[in-house]
Amino acid sequence: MTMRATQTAKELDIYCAQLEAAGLDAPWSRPGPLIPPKPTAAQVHLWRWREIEPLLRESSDFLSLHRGAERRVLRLRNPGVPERTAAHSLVVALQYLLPGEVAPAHRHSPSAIRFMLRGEGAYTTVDGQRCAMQPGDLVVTPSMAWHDHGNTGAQPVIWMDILDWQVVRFLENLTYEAYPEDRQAEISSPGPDLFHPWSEAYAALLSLAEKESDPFDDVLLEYTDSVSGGSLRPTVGCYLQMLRSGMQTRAHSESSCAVYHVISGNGFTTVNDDRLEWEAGDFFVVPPMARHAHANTGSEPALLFSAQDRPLLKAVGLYRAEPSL
Ligand code: GTQ
Ligand code: FE2
Repeated sequence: MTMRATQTAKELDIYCAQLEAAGLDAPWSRPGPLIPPKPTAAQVHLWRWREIEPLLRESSDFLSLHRGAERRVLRLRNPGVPERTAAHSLVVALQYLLPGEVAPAHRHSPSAIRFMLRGEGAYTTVDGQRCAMQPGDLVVTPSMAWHDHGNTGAQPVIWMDILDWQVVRFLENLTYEAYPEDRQAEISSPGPDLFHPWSEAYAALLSLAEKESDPFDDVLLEYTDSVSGGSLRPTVGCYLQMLRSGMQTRAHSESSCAVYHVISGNGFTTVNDDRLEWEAGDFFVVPPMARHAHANTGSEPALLFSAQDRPLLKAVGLYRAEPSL
């Protein structure tokens, strides 16, 4: 704080009271830097499928979708994030539906992306377009699109939800509406624009693997929007990645944040000073600017799916990646 000798502390107090009454603030009247540093809330964290799965299956003992409940989900909760989400920018949940169940139609301003994990017979309807989801399939639900989900199979189904909800909330644009009538969203033909089948994504990954390898990610493929050719959402991008057997990538840090899901394989990811040993079904978070490198310790290629806020950071001119020395 810099004060001229003629001004006493009492005069400053009076001045600050006048500022407050006028709806103004003098940051120099308090100690500390002009732009105080903010520690990253999201922490490095690993969620194990062998812990998640039994708890998810047990959740149907507590919540019935026939009694007005909307979604049977368990959210990944990052210990550092007060909003109980996987990261400050990314909401990730596991959704569980029993045979014959329907999760009723609604719409909201946050966008969602579903990545199918387990079971046969799941569908999601997006603005009247019904998409059947097999494991590995991805479906985009854009902002304000009506959507419901169902399970026409004989076994429970599990998928991963990714939402940009925290970003929307920060921008004071959160809206939500239940479907006006007590019925499911109307069904028309499947929506190819929003549907990304596993067969196509995996084939594209294999063909990329023949052409190039990235020192930090081995083989990394971004899902692209079928219409714009850009990221799936302006706020969230999704990636499919292959680490070949014995691969140990170089470490780097990125200003974006990532939530990974292990589709198959065994390995570990070092994130700053943590070593996350992962296997199929596990999830982990790499916070912004955390130094990270991946290793495949198995004999088969490891496949990782990730959701990242990279497109948003790029859009606002904040994306950067730095190799670690
Ligand atoms: O399935 O529509 O995990 O609206 C959170 C909010 C899933 C959904 C979530 C949602 C949904
Ligand atoms: Fe929803």
